[in-house]
Amino acid sequence: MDDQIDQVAEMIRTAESIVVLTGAGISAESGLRTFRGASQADLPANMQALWKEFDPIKLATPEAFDADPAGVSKWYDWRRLGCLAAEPNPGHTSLAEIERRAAARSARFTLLTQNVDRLHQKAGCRNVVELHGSIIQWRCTSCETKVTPGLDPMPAFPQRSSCCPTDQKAILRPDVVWFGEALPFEALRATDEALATCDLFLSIGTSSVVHPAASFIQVAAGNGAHTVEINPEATPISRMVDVSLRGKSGEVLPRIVEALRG
Ligand code: BJW
Repeated sequence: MDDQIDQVAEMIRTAESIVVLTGAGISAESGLRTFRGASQADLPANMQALWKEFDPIKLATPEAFDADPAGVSKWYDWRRLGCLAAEPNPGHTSLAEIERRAAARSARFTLLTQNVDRLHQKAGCRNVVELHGSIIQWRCTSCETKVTPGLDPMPAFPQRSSCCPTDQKAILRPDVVWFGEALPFEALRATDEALATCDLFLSIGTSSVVHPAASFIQVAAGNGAHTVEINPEATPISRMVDVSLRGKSGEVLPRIVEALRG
């Protein structure tokens, strides 16, 4: 793996426009559960991938929220509190350092994340595009006003929107993207722009099965970008990337940063 680490460090050192796509795996070492992935013998049942314990159809679709706004809100508030309590791990902080180093030599760096936990921003990353929204922020189902609930559990499920007191149907929903919903327009615009110029694409901690994010690598590769994957498991893109680093991002990324420093 040492040679591959050096190879990726050299790609980062010479790239003019770096795009990083992250998924739930990069936050696993911060104690946040992934959605999918192999069972991990060293973890208890309540720390295994979320979709092993919960049904995404009953939680992560607009239809599920319409059918059970109380249950879905409660589940998302439980996860919101977990994200608020989590801290960035060495994978997050390494990406923030890679961004700083790119900025210092006027190279472009765009971090596209499918994560809703805001840990990249907490680690100091600046140019972050939230493809699937944020669980830290909620929005009114009537007027779309965004609110940031506090550190305590929300007082009611569902929570009525204070911005629309006369609208009986106005409630808060997490500002995330559920299956069947379009990704935020501005996030897609920023993604298109970054992919068009990118000469290095790193896919980190994502199972690469959820679209449209799963197809970004093909766009980047089609434009001639070098491609790298960091993941302890094989994914549908593992065989197409230029370099596949099979390991945890919290261990592999600090080694890449070490190589950049040296
Ligand atoms: C580690 C690690 C360590 C572990 N270090 N790694 C084309 C083909 C087929 C289907 C579709 C298609 N286009 C669209 C669809 C439908 C659908 C889709 O993709 N379905 C597939 C599942 C089949 N897509 C959508 O519906 C999207 N919307 C859309 O396309 O809209 C079109 C539209 C246009 C106009 C009008 C209307 C509609 C929306 C997708 C939204 C996804 N939402 C979720 C929930 C967000 C809220 C929440 O948090 O609850 O997003 S689902 C969930 O999956 C979440 C994640 O962001 C997303 C991706 O998961 P991710 O990040 O890859 O995590 P995991 O768990 O899957 O993988 C973790 C990885 O980490 C594993 O590989 C591990 O090995 C690894 N790992 N430890 C590094 N330490």
